[in-house]
This record gives sequence, C-alpha cells and structure tokens, in this order.
Amino acid sequence: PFLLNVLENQKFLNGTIDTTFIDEHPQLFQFAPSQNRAQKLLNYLGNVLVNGPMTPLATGLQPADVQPMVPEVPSAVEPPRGFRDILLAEGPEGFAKAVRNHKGLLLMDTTFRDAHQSLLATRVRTHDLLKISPFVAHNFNNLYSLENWGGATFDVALRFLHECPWERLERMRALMPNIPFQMLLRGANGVGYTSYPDNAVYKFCDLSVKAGMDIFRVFDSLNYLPNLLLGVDAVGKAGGVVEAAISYSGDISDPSKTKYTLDYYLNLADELVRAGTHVLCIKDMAGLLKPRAAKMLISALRDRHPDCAYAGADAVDVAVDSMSGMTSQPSMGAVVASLMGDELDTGMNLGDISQYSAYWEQARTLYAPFECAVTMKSGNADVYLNEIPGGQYTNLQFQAYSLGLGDQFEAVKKAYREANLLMGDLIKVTPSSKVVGDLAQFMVQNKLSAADVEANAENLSFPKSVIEFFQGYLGEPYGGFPEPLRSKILKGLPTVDGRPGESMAPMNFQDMKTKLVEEHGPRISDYDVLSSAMYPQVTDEYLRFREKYGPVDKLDTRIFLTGPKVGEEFEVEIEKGKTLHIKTLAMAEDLTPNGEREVFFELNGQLRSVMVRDQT
Ligand code: 3PY
Repeated sequence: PFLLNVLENQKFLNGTIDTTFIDEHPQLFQFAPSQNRAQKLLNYLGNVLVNGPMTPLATGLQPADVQPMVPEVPSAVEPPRGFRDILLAEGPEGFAKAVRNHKGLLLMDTTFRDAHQSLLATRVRTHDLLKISPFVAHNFNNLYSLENWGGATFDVALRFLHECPWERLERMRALMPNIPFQMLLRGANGVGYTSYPDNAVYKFCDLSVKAGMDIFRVFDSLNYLPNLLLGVDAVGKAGGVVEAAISYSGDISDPSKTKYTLDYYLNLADELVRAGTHVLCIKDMAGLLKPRAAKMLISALRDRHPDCAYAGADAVDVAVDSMSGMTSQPSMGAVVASLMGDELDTGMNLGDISQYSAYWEQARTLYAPFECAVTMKSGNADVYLNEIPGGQYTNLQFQAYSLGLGDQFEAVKKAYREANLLMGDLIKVTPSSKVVGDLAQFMVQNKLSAADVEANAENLSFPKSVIEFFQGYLGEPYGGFPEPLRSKILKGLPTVDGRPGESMAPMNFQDMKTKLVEEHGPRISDYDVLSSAMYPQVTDEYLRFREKYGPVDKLDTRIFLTGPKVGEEFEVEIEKGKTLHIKTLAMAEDLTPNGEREVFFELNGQLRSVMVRDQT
C-alpha cells in the first residue's frame, strides 16, 4: 500500500518532489531480515532428535522429566523494598554504611552463580533462573545481594547454552528490582582467562552497570595489586559498588607457612581500602579459612579499618539448601536457623527458604547430566593439602572420571600440590588455578615428578597457559617467578613487565561492531561487541548458532538438552504474549538420497517438517 500510494501521488509523478533525503540515507531501506524464529526452533529440535544433544552432556544421565513447582507470589503487588533501594537512593558509600550499621548478619545468596558453577558445571539456564526470580524478589528482599553473574557464567552462557549473558542480566533485573545484584569480576581478566586492554575492562564494567549490575566482587588471581587496582577503578568509574577481594590461600594460623601471612593480607587490605573500596571481601575460593584463622584475620582487619564493611563478618556467602554443600557454599537454611534468637539473627524466614529450596531441588534434576554428585559424594579435607578451588575441583574430578580414570584424580590432586610449589606457591583462583591445573595434568600424563620437571624443563613442551604465565601475561606473583625454572621454560621468549593490560593496544569497539555487522547482520548490539571483546571466537559461534537455530534459550531445559519425545506437545513462549504450540509428530524412517531425514511437527496446529542431515 505504501508504494501504491506513492505511485498515485501527483507531485511524485511530476518529479517535483525532493527525494535527496532518501538518496542520502540508503540505510532506511536496509530492513532486518525476517527472524522466522519458529522455523529456526524446529530446525534445532529436528537436529537434536536426529543427531542427539547439540550441547555436550558431561555424563550419561538424562535430565528429569519434571516441571519444577514455582511458588506463587502475590500478583500486581510490587516486591518490598530492599537494599537496592538504599543503593539507588544513597549511592555506593551510603549502601556500604547501611550494611555496616545493619544489626543482624547479612547474606549474599550465591544460588544463581557460584552454586551451579560449583555443582552443575555452570549449566543453569536463564529460563530456570527467571522462573524463580519473582519469588526471590518478594521473599528475600533483606539479602545483602544476589550473586547472579560473572565468573564462568558469561563464557558458559555463550559457549554451551547458546544464550546472551547480557539479556540474562537485563531480564533478571526487570523481575528483581529491589535486591542488589552481585557479580564476580576477575579484575584485569574481566570475565575471561587472560588479560585484556584496559579500555575493554572499563567498557565492560560500564555496560554491566547499565544492564543492571550493582556490586562487583573484584579479585585478581595472583592478588597482583596493579591488576586489582585497575578493576577497582573501572568499577568505581562505572558507578558500581566496589567489593574488592583479598583471595585467601595458605593458612595464617599455621606458623610453618611463611609466605601468605597475616601481615601479607593486612597490607593488601590497606592498599585496597586506600584505593577506595566500598566493601572489603575475603574470598576463600577453596574453603581454606579455618575458624581460628578467620578470627585472626577479621578481628585484625576490624581494628585497622573500623568503618569499612567486611564480607565474612557483616555479610557471608550462602547458597539455598538444595544447592549448597561440598564445593558450593554453606546452606542458607542452616545459617539462618543457627542464628535465630541471636543478636546476629538474619530475620529470614525458614518457610520461604524451604519453598525456594524445593524449587531448586527439582530444577537441579533437569541438569542431571552435569551433576557433580555423580562423582562427588562428600566434602574432602584433602583440600587443605592441595588448595584446589571449588569449581576447579569438580572439573578435574569430572575430567578424570569421564576418561574412566577415577584413580587418576588422586594423582592429579597430588600433582596439583607439587605444581603449585614448583611455580612458587601461588594464590590459586581463576585463571592462575587453571595454570596450576594444566601443569598438574601435564605432569600426570607424562609421568613427571616435580624433580623431573625441574631437571628437564628445557626439553619439555609445556602447556601454552604455563608458558604464558611465566611470560608474565597474568601479572607478577607475590615473591616473583621461580628461577631458574622460569628461564628454562621460556628459553628466551619475551616477557611482560608490570601490568599486562598497560602495554596492550586499546580495542576499537566501532571497528569491531562494523566487522560483526558485516559477518552477522544488522542486529549486532553493543552487548555483542563486548561479548566479542571477551570471547571473540565463542561469540562468533554463538551468533552463527542463533542465526541458524533461533531463540533456543526459550525452550524448557529438558527439551533444550535432549529434545522432545515423539508425540510430545509443549509450548515455547518466544516473547511476551507470543507462544508457539509444538507437537513432535514423527521422524521419517528412510533417509533421502542426500542423507537427510525428515522430521514432522505440528506448529500452532499446522503441519510443518524440517530436513536434517543425519550425522549419526
Ligand atoms: C571464577 O573466577 O569463576 C571463580 O569462581 C573464582 O572463584
């Protein structure tokens, strides 16, 4: 109709109309291609039915066939005020003061991030997080924070779940406006495993705050101050709450351990407080801080910095009961119950926690293929010997068991301890912990003792991560690099002095966007550009996958992971008010001459079929 109207317009026909605006703006006619989301999803489902899961499953276990029960929340009622309202009204300083002045113990709930990173290989999807979000907003408004982003979630969302981590953040924000959100930022390593140019870290923090993030737990995997300060500055400039973290390794209560002493941690804390941290955190990623050491450290910190709020004292990390324990955090319900009637009473309600836990107990069974409990049956005090952080412990155990080498895990743990000492006894947390783990696995695979490595280092082909660590790409470890091992491993390779990001050329975000648009079309957002800054190849693959298979994040988890059953009817809400009704009808028994199999569906009552190349 638009064209017809134009063609009937007399001025247009006479040629007396000024069309230069249109000539000069050809982009007005570059329409985004139709999304055709339903057809793409059918292609995805057809592929999973014919060829099996499109995201690798870690074990042979199948996701349960359940719809987790979502507890009700009052409709059309705003969630009650929470600490985020204080943050919005009074800014990060006012927020930190309110935390400090709060009487009871505050809790950070890690269920949405660290818990599933530790127990379920970080695989929990936005779909299942969003379902329980309104209940959290209505019943857990007195949380210090909800940790729901950062760490490994960013990479895993793009790489394995084929979903956008930024969209996850925005959607959670919309459902939980009253609770401060918290993320784990690997300082100058952003949410990656390597160093980035400074402007990438600044831009990342800026966009994160705009997408809804509030509190940034900033750490560095070597406690390397220049890297930490960069993260602190980037968060501060973005307007976020800076929760600078001291990453804890060793044992300050053991006088025979002389590297990471009480003084070492106190000096680091002094620097972080001087740099303008709002909240100081003791990050105990491997669970090494014994009660006596905790008392020594926290009371010494309190004496030195009475006004600063300290996690570990004013607030502690927990996870909801059914997502707690082992390499996850302590149980929320147990902490709440143990403090009832005490002056530190959290004020939280055990009934609410129990409903929240029941949801996760069921939701967890959807992720059975990634369940750590397949191999891990209990906690293990050998962590005081090997100092392996929680998430890495589960990963290494999984790797060993999936190769059918359960006994190799014992060897890896022993080698991990030796590798750490060879490298000079490091602070171990992502990514330095990965470097130690890579060296440990290399030693086990090649049957090398620590003495063998020291004697033959010139002749060994070390993993890339180990070489880059010795080149200084993660920064400088406390006490320096061990010599002569470093020189033997590097054999003259160049080294980076000081903070790695400082000598890296800034990223050109505009150029990156142009290239992404050329490659993937006009829908590229600033979020995609920042995803690409952190993970270029993974982001490319994610964008290609989504172009081909559509919004797979909207599928129920069982259907996403292993596909629907033949004959099954289900719904997919691809956007608010737009729901697809799908029924899987049948798969053709015979292949076409070019190796394709036809899969038949009913889509909103209409027969549809897709052709899938059979790769089985
Ligand atoms: C991460 O960096 O992902 C961690 O969980 C560190 O503890």
